[in-house]
Amino acid sequence: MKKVLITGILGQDGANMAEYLLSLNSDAEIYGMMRRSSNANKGNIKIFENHPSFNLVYGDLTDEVSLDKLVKEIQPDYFINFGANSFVGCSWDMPLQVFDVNTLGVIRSLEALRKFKPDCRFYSAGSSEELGDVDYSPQDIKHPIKARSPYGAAKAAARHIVKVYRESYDMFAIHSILFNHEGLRRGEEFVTRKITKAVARIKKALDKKEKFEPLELGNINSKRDWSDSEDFVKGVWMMLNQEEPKEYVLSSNETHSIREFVTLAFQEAGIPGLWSGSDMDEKFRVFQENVVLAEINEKFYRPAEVNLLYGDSNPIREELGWKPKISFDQLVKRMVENDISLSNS
Ligand code: NDP
Ligand code: GDR
Repeated sequence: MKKVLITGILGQDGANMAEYLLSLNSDAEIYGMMRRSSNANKGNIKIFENHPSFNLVYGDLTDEVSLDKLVKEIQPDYFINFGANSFVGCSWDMPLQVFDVNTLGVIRSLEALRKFKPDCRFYSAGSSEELGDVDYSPQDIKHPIKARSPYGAAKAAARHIVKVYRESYDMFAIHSILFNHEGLRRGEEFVTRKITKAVARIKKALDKKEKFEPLELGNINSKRDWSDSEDFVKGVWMMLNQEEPKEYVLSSNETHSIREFVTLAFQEAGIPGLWSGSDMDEKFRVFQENVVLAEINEKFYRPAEVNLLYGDSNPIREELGWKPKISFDQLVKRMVENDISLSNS
């Protein structure tokens, strides 16, 4: 029986990974690590929390005692580290906490494995945010690290330390570059979910002919390479099960602006609109009507922005046969439909 320890289980990727592994009907035993909080949101794991092969365990990436104890007791065959402070926007407000969780947390995990289960396969989620003000497009695994946020810098440091442990202790340890990935379990502060939640709220108000507040956004010109997390967890599992610990990029190989996401999301909800105006005065209005659906608020701008992310995941497609199933349009559609149905329930 294979044992899989997943950190960040209450988050998007941790829950998607656990659900995927449980769906394989293998004899794997899944251990999902959550940190203690006074009011934990278990919404993402609701549908499999009571599965006989799923175990919820306490631990914290800032607490090496908890990681040592889990690794020593569980003796995992795979350790998948999806736990992190994952919100780039707040990383300027708490850079030390971000490094503690996202970098030192990786070292603590690697140390626990080195001491108590050195043959365990380790995966830690790296980020396209490490690439920052990019030199070229599309970006591949060889792209230089040029982080523009404390979050990106913390992930970049984690990337180096994973390499050091892999090479120094002959561990199967990888930290691959993941471009943005979203979906039905996405946190509400990330721009895609913020948009689709607002679309659902505004649609409901328009249908009932009620007043509503427009969606407020920061920089709508930045471009991201968006995929669905459900496709990515399969790619991560493939990477963990290859012969050698090789690192790959996961991406859709497309790039779209926030502005495009907004336009498509409202269109999916049957509310076609148009952007007009410029800079801070730019607004998204209902087509041929003066009804403002979205506008700019300076407070959502970041101290430094990553303007363009556009990945090249051809190597993992060619070498491991990974292929995303959900396109950009399908991703927007399923997120909008999900939020509309949640707002009506
Ligand atoms: P989420 O924010 O949805 O999930 C992160 C999880 O980490 C949460 O469940 C959170 O717990 C947990 N966590 C936070 N701090 C700690 C801690 N100190 N100890 C243990 N757990 C902690 O992120 P995603 O699922 O979207 O991302 C998964 C990983 O992939 C992260 O490392 C992220 O940085 C990385 N990544 C994500 C990308 C994306 O587009 N989604 C792209 C590139 C990389 P709680 O629920 O209690 O808050
Ligand atoms: P990102 O995702 O920073 O790429 O990090 P996010 O959705 O937060 O931002 C994407 C882009 O949208 C712009 N933006 C806004 N962002 C938010 N959150 N809220 C707004 O109102 C808003 N308006 C405009 C941002 O400036 C940015 O350009 C995600 C996370 O999942 C990381 O953990 C992961 O490592 C990277 O993706 C790859």
